[in-house]
Amino acid sequence: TLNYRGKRNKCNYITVYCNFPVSDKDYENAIKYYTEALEINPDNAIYFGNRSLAYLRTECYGYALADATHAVELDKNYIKGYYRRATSNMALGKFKAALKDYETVVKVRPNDKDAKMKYQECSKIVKQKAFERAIASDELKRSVVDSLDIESMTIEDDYCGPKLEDGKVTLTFMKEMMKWFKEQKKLHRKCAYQILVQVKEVLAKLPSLVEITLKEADKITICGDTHGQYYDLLNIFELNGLPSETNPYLFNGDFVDRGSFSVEVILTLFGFKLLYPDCFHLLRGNHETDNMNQMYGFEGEVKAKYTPQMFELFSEVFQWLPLAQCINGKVLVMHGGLFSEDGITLEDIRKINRNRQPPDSGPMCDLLWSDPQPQDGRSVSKRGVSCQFGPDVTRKFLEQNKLEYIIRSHEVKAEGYEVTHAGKCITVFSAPNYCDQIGNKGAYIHLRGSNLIPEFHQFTAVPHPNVKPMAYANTLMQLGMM
Ligand SMILES: [Mn+2]
Repeated sequence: TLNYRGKRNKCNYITVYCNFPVSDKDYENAIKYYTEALEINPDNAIYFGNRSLAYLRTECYGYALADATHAVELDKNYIKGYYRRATSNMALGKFKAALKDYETVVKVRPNDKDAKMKYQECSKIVKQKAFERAIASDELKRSVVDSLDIESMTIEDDYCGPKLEDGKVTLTFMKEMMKWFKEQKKLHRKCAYQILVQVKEVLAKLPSLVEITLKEADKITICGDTHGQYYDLLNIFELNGLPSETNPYLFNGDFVDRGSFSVEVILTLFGFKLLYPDCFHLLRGNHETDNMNQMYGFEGEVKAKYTPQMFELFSEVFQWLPLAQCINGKVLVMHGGLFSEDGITLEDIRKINRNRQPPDSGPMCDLLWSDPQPQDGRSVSKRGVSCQFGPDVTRKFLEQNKLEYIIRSHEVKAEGYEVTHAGKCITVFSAPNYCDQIGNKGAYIHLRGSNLIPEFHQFTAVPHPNVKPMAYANTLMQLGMM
């Protein structure tokens, strides 16, 4: 039986609770109770190790790293501590640091097969990264587009799925493709390449800061993270109508990874971008990057459904996704949030040279990675990348740039959206029941040209075929492997 009273029992209760978390709330509670337990017993490596796991599960990799480090400092023989520090570093793309910890574990436990497997897996990634760097410095990387001969790709006679019409995406094609995907069928690789090559050209012409004007009677729908949840994306179109010239959309990044229908989500979104280039908008998220795709499933999914070469082309296309969008000069939308330093202007965003993997710091990194916090000022990010910014930071930024408020995504919210910073910072998230386990609602926002007042619409998850989230992720990141 569980007794919540008494200090020792409280900790026992936490241990039980932590083994069977089913929702985001459980992890939050686990973090809360371990924090209390650590106040009473600050030298307990296991509490730090367990809180680190709860942080890992809630994507707070910066905090997870700090706790795991603390745990191994307290107890050099605490193996789980090394594992968790390694997982945190993997999640942060710090593969060399992760390898060091796996190395330690293998040394201590030479007969542990699981440890050996993890060490080898991580070692493979480190070598691969070193190889990529060596090539990159040798010569400017050539585009995959130059090595493709799409014209000569043949579509086999037994393929009865959708095809572009005279090489163009049409509404009929889009409807057929969405239905085809819904039945879990694969778009012909020729068609996928046609979409990718064309959308790269369209995106490359856009500025890093896209500016649009809504007329009095116009309305736009803004969606947050979709993360490979294709069936929930179809549900958004069901509830809110298909994209069109009179039904414009803005999808605010993190289209891929985690959900195992990322290929279907991204090809659908790219298809609509081609069909309505001026009325269908896409912004880059922190998951439209190589490091994230390698760990969280998209790279594995593209390789499983198509080829490594196609993943390379996806990577090239992602680098051209714009970083922010300004609506009527009043509302600024970006995936992560505001900046680690004061004084950044819209002009600074316009000038960002975005055709690259995001750097570890600076405005481009912040736009993709930062999060708001309730207290004034800035603090170290719970994620270990970029920063957290307070209401005063938001207020100053808006004043300086003559804006009214910002809309960002990037964080799961129980209600699908959250209004903070006295209404100046809005979060929208559109992946309901995130990863099949958080139990959150999804939401999208309507903005009308007449008043720019956000209207929130919530929705719940719909069933999807039995392919679990993270099915294509790196084995080191899969749940239960941490
Ligand atoms: Mn994100």
